[in-house]
Amino acid sequence: MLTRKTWDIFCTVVDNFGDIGVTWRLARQLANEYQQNVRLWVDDLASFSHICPTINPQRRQQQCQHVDIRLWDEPFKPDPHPADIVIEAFACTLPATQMTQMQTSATKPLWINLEYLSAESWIDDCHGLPSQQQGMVKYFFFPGFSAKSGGLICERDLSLQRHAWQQAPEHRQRWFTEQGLIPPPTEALWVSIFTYESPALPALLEHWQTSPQPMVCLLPMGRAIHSLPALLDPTTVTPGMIKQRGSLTIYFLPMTDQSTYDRLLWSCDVNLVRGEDSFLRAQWAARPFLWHIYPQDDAAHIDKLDAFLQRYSDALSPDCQQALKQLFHAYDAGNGAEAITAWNALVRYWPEWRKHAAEWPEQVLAGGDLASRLVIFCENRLK
Ligand code: TRH
Repeated sequence: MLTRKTWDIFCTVVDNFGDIGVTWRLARQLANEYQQNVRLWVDDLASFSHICPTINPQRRQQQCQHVDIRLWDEPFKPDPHPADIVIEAFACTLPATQMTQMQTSATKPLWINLEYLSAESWIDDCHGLPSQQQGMVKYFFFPGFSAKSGGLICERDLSLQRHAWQQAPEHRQRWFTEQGLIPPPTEALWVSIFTYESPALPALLEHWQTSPQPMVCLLPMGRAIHSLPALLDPTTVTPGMIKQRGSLTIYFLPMTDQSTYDRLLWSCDVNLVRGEDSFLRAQWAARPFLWHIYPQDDAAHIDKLDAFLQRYSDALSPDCQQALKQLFHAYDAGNGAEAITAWNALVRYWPEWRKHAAEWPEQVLAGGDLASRLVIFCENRLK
């Protein structure tokens, strides 16, 4: 077990909430499950406060859930006490003054770049590799789905909590009353939607209006709402609004903190998610989900999407597998007609899809979660 070390985790908020979402989770886990001393340096506290409302964006330094949160701005003044371990998240460039402190410190910190999550197999060969940079060694830590990768972020007691939540159906109703919202009818199929803009979304919503089963769509405030101009003016949407069309009722929700969002995912029958962190949380909800992958200019995201689909759908029957791949690709490409065809096909495989989703988290976490692998990685190099 790693003795108590000090950690500096650096995060720049590129856009959206994924970068801070992942680093905040990791920082909390290291502090609370491994009793590590963690400082989290963030360059945008206002974005941070969207997913952690107890953060005060005006305060340069504050404690939150046993993590020391610091504003990272320029000119940057490193903490006078250099940390044992320095993590730069997603290749954010460390401040020059921080680099100088690391280079001149008597005991050089363990310097790690935490990469973006990928299911591609090439990461297995790169995970953990050292590289000489500016007179120091930097290690590359690759989160991933395989035993050889850096693993996936998942808190120790998450599956127990999720199980307890899903065992008691009254929880999903209570989630709404606790937010001051009207709970949707429980007999409907609940779908949460937190994706980027996609023309496939209005197509699916229109299709669900004629569904034989009542459908409930739960949309936290965010980019997906901009896909629905034909349905409503996005600028007029407020949390708590409800729209009904045929069999479909849409509930617009506030953004909440991460653990409240987790509980929304646990409450739904299907979750439409995106990026990196909500993508993983939907998997930990152990329910069917659709992933809207973060688009990259050179379409590099398509290889990432295929790599994930290959791993995820491997154990499914060929027809179910094909429909699942078609749905993810159609949503990504914004192809409404294809998304509807794939959805209709998948509905026929509902029990298989649901069973697979329930079994997947255990399978993929069998080799240990990311924090446990990271702690062992550091322990081995700090000996
Ligand atoms: O916000 P994202 O689109 O983030 C993306 C990706 O991480 C991508 O890889 C990265 O390059 C890009 O950002 C810059 O999607 P993601 O990763 O799902 O992050 C959303 C975070 O918001 C996640 O931590 C969950 C959190 N969240 C809440 O805390 N409360 C909420 O109500 C909702 C809807 C989300």
